[in-house]
Amino acid sequence: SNPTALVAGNWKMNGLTESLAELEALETLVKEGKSADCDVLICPPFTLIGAASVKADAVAIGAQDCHGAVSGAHTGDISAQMLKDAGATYVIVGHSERRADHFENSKIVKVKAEAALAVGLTAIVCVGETEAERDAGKAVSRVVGQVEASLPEGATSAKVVVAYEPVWAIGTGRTPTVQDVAEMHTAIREALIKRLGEDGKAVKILYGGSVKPSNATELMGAANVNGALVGGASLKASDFNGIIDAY
Ligand code: G2H
Repeated sequence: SNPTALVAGNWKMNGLTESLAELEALETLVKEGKSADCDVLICPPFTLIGAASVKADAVAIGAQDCHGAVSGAHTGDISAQMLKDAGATYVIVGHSERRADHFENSKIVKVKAEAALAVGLTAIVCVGETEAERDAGKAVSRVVGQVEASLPEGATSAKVVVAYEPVWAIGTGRTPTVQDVAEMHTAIREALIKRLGEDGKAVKILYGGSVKPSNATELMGAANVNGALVGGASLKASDFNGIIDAY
């Protein structure tokens, strides 16, 4: 049977205290929703995790990154333990914006995911090819390589989610075809089964990159797609709920 779907909102560097009103509106929509046959997660900026966790009960709260160390002299960084302490249950690691802006490679991402697992957070491990890699016919090998190198030791379907986000589809309004998404997700599934055996079948694989209400049903219907990681369209409760409605 398919894993329970997860629709996750990544607010990125957006959101002030007033944005908690959107979270409250989303809570109401999710509670009222008849079709919300999926788990719902919001990953606000660090500054809002504590307050969001207090407010949310129908929606899980996560973070967008963590450091690989437990604590120590890492000015400006946040540990997985701190996120858990603030009320987070998930953390995104290896988002392509982190990989690009902060030079995080799969080795670093793996250590971050292991730090998350060590304190009981579920790690959402992001992978995705660039446009040049896709044009060169290397998308699948690149992404499968990232999955293999980024997956933490001790990964299980309960502790790890994989998010496939083609870099060229992030915030651009462009998305791959449903066939391309299915092909990639099936390749990721095979890599997960190779690594985790039978349990690899139960790992959620999210699609991310310009997901919106108008394309969600089609994208979420592709083979081995178990939910969405949503950026721009997660900032407004009504838009995000339109994506949740795909389930
Ligand atoms: C991809 C996605 C969320 P957007 O980064 O992680 O963003 O939906 O804005 O393309």
